[in-house]
Amino acid sequence: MAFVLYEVKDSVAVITINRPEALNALNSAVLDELNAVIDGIDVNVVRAVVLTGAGEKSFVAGADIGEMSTLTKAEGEAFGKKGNDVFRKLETLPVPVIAAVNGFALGGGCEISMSCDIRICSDNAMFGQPEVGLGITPGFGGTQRLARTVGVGMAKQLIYTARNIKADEALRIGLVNAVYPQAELMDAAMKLASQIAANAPIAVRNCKKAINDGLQVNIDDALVIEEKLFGDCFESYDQKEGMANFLRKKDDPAKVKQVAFKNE
Ligand code: CO8
Repeated sequence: MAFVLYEVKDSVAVITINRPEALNALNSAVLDELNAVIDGIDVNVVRAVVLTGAGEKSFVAGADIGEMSTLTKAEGEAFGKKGNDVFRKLETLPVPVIAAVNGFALGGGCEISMSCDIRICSDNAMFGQPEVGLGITPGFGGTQRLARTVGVGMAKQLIYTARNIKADEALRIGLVNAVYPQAELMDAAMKLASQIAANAPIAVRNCKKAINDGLQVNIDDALVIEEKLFGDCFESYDQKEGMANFLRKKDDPAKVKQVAFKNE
């Protein structure tokens, strides 16, 4: 692939958007490749994904402004749908996705990071939704996910003013979970991914679905979603072995060890 790199190490996959000459801006070709890479993830092998951008300057500097500049209303809507479909696929992937934001995360870059489960960033990161300064709205989920991530008032302020924010402010408003020196970001992302990957995959997958699906409905329906996904874990090897491992310590504390979960 020309614009998206994909590698799997142990059970952690790394997706790198690789168009550094344009600060990893998302054109149609990048979106198509990203879509194909996400489709190709083997969730029986991969237990966590890290998404990042090539180079030291930018995660993703937005949708490609050159490509968008001549679109008609209908083409604009179609381009918005193209991005939304890919980002939604990432958001609903059955394994957690960590955005390792290594620089600019503007417009579509901020939006794709918000379709990931967890965002961490480097100290040179910059986030923002600059679209109204370009005469458009955030169109890859920003009007919806920013409000759900940092609250309605802060999302409206950031979107209406088109003001970019640095890493420390992103941390303060809860847009990212942690900030690292740039040289340490990928190690931190891989460590976090490995911690997730060591846990029971069916349980992690069901947690993601319960949180995501539950947030879209009222609390009574959300708790039913939780109950079903909780029940779904039982009778699995991972549930039986995970609990048996804990109970073995009653006989002999030395017997308790890290469970080798099997995803079954
Ligand atoms: N699109 C296309 N090319 C870009 C983009 C972009 N978003 N961002 C940077 N580039 C290109 C530049 O054109 C430049 O190319 P070249 O070397 O050929 O001139 C190269 O990347 C390097 O960029 P700069 O020289 O500008 O680098 P600077 O360090 O001076 O500035 C900035 C970095 C501040 C990030 C600056 O490049 C910038 O402001 N970029 C645009 C950021 C932006 O506004 N992003 C939001 C775009 S809109 C969007 O994402 C909407 C998403 C929803 C779409 C819905 C569709 C309907």
